[in-house]
Amino acid sequence: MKSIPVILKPVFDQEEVLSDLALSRRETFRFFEQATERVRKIVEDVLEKGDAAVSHYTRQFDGCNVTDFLISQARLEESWESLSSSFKETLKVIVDRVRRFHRLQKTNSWWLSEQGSFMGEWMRPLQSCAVYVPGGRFAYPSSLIMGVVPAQEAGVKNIMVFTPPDREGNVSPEIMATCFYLGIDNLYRVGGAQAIAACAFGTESIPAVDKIVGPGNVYVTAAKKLLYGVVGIDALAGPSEVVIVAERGARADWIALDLLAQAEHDPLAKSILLSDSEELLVTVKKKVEREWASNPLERTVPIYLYQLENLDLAWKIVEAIAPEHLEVMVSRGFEVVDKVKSAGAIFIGPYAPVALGDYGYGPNHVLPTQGSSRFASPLSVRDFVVASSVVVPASDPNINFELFAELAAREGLYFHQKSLLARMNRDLQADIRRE
Ligand code: HSO
Ligand code: ZN
Repeated sequence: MKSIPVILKPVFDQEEVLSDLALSRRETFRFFEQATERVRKIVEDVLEKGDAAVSHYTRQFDGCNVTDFLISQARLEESWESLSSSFKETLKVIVDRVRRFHRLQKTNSWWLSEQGSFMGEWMRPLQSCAVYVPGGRFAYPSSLIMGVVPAQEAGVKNIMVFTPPDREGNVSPEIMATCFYLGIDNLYRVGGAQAIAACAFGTESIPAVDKIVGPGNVYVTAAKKLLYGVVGIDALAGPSEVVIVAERGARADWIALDLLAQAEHDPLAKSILLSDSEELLVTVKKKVEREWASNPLERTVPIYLYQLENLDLAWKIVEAIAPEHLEVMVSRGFEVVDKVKSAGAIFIGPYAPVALGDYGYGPNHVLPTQGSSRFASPLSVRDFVVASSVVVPASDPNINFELFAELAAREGLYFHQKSLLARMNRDLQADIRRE
């Protein structure tokens, strides 16, 4: 019988958990560093040889010969038409829900006025972006929706989608159909580091974009890290993780499934349960083992069940992990907002499995992983907007240019002072001579 490693043990502090899970800044650095060395050559080749290099690496990594990367609009439409009407309806409902959530994220330009002068921030959508959609074992139409909808809501005009082809050079029909429904007409069958390099630099047939978003495998992520600065990127996605905090009486069967759902994502995924109830932990362990034995998956990822003295320690551990997903199955779960400062997405109550967020209940499922929720947020409309600061002093202003010139003087920058004082019809040279 298949078995899954389920580690059930008492822990007394957060450090113990971090070292168990090998979750440290050091680990994160090493994870990206090794992959970065390997993708450097791919990125350089694409920069130098353009389409030819993209074809070469597509042959090497995806195992197919592709020279025309753009998928025709007719193919996208055909895929949409071949979907059942009930699945079409499902996609429509999900896209609407995600759209409604993201529409509220819009940030407006603002202006501050002061004696006839004004200044502020002028917000505009990016001109173009690429949404990367992972392929391989799982092609995720849900991730396509999560990348495209916020870009559309921000008002980005040129949205391109990149996804790896299979061995026959095909892209999943669901991805093509969803592109059609979303009104995307630039779907490129290119994946991996070569896709990231291609849309960072541009090739003969792939346009360069302003920003690349969306999760990918470690090579995609390493390429994004390497190319950040040449092109904008959203974040560096690592393996998916969930932390569940549950108290006695929580639904062990549902918790077991939520832990397993995370584990099926990735060989490096992390599923962690924190509880002060031994009874709950033991039941969850049994349920996880039973579910695992009867499922079609082969891969095993350890599931960690930690027994704690009290839930105060749970919140400390959550804070130390800064998880991508946090499920809270305790009474007065909403109080978590005071207790936890970093978590990508928080799911409160028994009816909030992570999978509900994954599949379009509303929020984005592209989330900060590997502790990066300390400084990063879920993918949102804000990722597709840039601000320009604007100042418009009135022509006859009450501006005390001398004040600003004084700081320029301290910095020893002659023409900065002169540029400011000239606005008051004063000449710096004359001032210096007078002194
Ligand atoms: N849980 C993943 C997203 C996903 N799950 C896509 C299923 N499909 C990262 O948040
Ligand atoms: Zn998921």
